[in-house]
Amino acid sequence: MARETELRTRVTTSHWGAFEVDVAGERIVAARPFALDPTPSEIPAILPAAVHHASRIHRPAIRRGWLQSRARAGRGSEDFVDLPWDEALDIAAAEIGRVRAAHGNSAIFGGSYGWSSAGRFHHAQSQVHRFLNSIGGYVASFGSYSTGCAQAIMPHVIGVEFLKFLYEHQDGWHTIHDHTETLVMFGGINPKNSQVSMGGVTEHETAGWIGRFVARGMRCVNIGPQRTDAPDGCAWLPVRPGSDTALMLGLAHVLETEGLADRAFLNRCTTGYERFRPYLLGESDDVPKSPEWAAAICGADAGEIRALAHRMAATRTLITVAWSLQRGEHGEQPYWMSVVLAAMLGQIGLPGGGVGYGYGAIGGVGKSLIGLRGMTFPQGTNPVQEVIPVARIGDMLRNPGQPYDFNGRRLTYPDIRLIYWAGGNPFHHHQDLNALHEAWQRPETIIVNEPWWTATAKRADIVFPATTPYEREDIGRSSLDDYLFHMPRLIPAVGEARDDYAIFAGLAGRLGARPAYTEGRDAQDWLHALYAEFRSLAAEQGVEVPDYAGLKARNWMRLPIRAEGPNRSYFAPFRENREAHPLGTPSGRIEIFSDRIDGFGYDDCPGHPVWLPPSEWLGAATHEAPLHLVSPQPGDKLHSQLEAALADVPGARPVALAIHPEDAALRGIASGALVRVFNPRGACRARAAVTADILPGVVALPTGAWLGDAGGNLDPDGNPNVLTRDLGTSRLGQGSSAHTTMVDVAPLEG
Ligand SMILES: Nc1nc2c(c(=O)[nH]1)N[C@H]1C(S)=C(S)[C@@H](COP(=O)(O)OP(=O)(O)OC[C@H]3O[C@@H](n4cnc5c(=O)[nH]c(N)nc54)[C@H](O)[C@@H]3O)O[C@H]1N2
Ligand SMILES: Nc1nc2c(c(=O)[nH]1)N[C@H]1C(S)=C(S)[C@@H](COP(=O)(O)OP(=O)(O)OC[C@H]3O[C@@H](n4cnc5c(=O)[nH]c(N)nc54)[C@H](O)[C@@H]3O)O[C@H]1N2
Ligand SMILES: [Mo]
Repeated sequence: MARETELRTRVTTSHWGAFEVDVAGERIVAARPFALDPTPSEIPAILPAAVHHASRIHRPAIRRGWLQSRARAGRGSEDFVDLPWDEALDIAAAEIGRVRAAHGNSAIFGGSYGWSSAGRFHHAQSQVHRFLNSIGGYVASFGSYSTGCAQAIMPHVIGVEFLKFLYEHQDGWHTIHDHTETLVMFGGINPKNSQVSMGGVTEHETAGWIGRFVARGMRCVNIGPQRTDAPDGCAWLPVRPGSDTALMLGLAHVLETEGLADRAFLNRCTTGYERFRPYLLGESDDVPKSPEWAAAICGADAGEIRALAHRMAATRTLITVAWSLQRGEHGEQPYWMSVVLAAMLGQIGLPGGGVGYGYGAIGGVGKSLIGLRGMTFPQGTNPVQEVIPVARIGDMLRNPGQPYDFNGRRLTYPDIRLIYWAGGNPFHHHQDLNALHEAWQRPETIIVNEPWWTATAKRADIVFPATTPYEREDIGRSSLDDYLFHMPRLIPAVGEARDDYAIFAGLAGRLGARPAYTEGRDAQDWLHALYAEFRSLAAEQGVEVPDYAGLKARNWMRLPIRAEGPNRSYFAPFRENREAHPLGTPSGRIEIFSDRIDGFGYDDCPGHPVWLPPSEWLGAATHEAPLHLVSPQPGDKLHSQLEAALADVPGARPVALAIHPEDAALRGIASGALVRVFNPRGACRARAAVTADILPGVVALPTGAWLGDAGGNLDPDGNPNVLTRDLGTSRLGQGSSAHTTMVDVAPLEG
């Protein structure tokens, strides 16, 4: 008995970083910050309540109507029948086999986007992809909701894969600290978002660095709709959402017309400026992109725009762009235009100058580390060719067999009969959830692995209960971090939950693919094999780590992989010798005009950056939808994770909606009042947080609330995706355009 209640304390890690966990018997009883983290995340505090929450899925479950007659009707409203594991796995395997035989593997959608949990082996997305590959493949997805649009446009402009540029070649914090004089942050740099990183950063540094920049006298300017997108000490230039390209053009116009553009750099390192210039000056369309023109669009003062341009030209300036700017209609344009603006300043390739992306989006961007390889669970190869841009899932389900454009190619949406989702919550993350709910009724079968009864699990036909990381052993390591973790199994599986690996091994066995999926290994074998590979690759780079047993005994260790001194940027060798180090673009230079993009013939993404008004923005406000809604990431959690327990905290739901005092007064809304946020696509509840830190005309409602059962009539907890638009950024990027949304707000009676 004494053993059962004995308190054990271990460290584990997560996407929000490392933390200490107390375990008593079979329960997690407390979670505390990791001692070496200077600014730890508060997210873990809710963990004990979440892991043991009543919303955990305890047994395999099959929706009643589907079980009885394969009925599609009832997804999201009908109850489930609990079944023993063997029976549920038999049924699921038979159904996967039926679809595969009748329609082929290209009728199975396994894009299965989502962050799931940290841990190198028990990574749900890798597991589901490997499983589906082992049985003949699946329709996959390209890119992420985070950066899908940037991933499409940026290789055309700077000739390198976007994420490679971002994680390996941007200036690090040290370089910025030592050299940058003006930091121009489109969309801010917010330590709130830097809490989180894929696999977790252990020492959260972003807030500390911005503090040092400010203390050193660096001018840091946050450009965007919310003052709170950057820490105190940064200046705020409020601009309307979706208008950044116009502002960048206004800045560029000053540089061009006042002789401040770096001609030598433009001539030597870029192509196409002479084709862009007539547009900038208005020679091609009679609209000079002057500061006055930009001011009318973005809402900033023309004098301020001019002054900023002067300062940018006179000082070492780094332009940073948040990922949010490309999560909006025509999101390609501010990304492309930020490169053009930086090229005109001529500082690309100089330390602390040029342009960079997502410094505040996730933790670890800006850390300079020696890269270590290894510990990736192999996913196998996918014989199915069809890949959709990740955020086009609704269109895919609505338009089987229909053509669509993506990045220069004309593609056809596959006809999906079966969806398998593991480790994501599309009824949190996708736009226009009422429309997705409709589209979701089309496939014959939907299978979901989930620890909790999320809105997605409730809309499945077959649900398998998955363990959380605290119920299984794993290894924690992020390429943006300098720590290594053995993640211990802290508690037994909750209910009858199984690891995704065990679930897929069970299905693979029934489908004759067990050897391909498991290679004869159990989870322990895989952990040892992945770690052994990592250990030997690390040794090759001179980094010694203990063997598996040694790491397990230590629980965690710091890796000696911090790069000393300033890092060298992707552009530095190119700047020094363009001929010897050309970029990977067709011209070998930065492409201000892209013949390739021009050749696609897209009116929503022509051959050079342009200002294209979004279909919803403050410049086209209507009586029905006068306010611009931005839906940023939540500060108190990761997306929709741990939401069930957070929602139990008295007063925590519905989610707070930031609204300006003028907009609140106009509607008779007091701070703390319940409101209805609505537009023709849907409506949700929220709690008003009246603040002058947001631009008048803009409201902000973070993502992450679980979609209520009633769907979009009036979503109770405040999921903004009942309001957002499901439209690709353009035919080029086809990314999510979540931030392009107009709404109205009204007090909620009763
Ligand atoms: N309006 C609006 N919408 C947005 C955004 C926005 O800015 N505005 N941002 C978008 C972005 S950038 C992103 S990344 C997405 C995020 O969207 P998602 O990644 O889908 O969100 P999560 O809540 O992290 O979903 C992960 C799910 O995996 C489950 N899970 C955790 N561990 C495991 C496991 O081991 N096994 C299994 N099977 N499941 C597990 C969790 O319970 C959770 O339900 O949202 C997007 N949606
Ligand atoms: N705590 C926490 N941190 C997270 C996450 C989380 O769920 N929780 N999710 C992580 C993930 S998956 C991602 S992809 C990143 C996302 O990182 P980002 O994309 O950078 O973050 P967002 O929160 O979507 O937006 C940041 C801010 O951009 C502003 N903004 C919106 N539209 C515009 C615009 O058109 N112009 C300008 N100038 N500003 C605009 C909004 O005011 C918003 O607060 O965050 C990561 N960090
Ligand atoms: Mo993301």
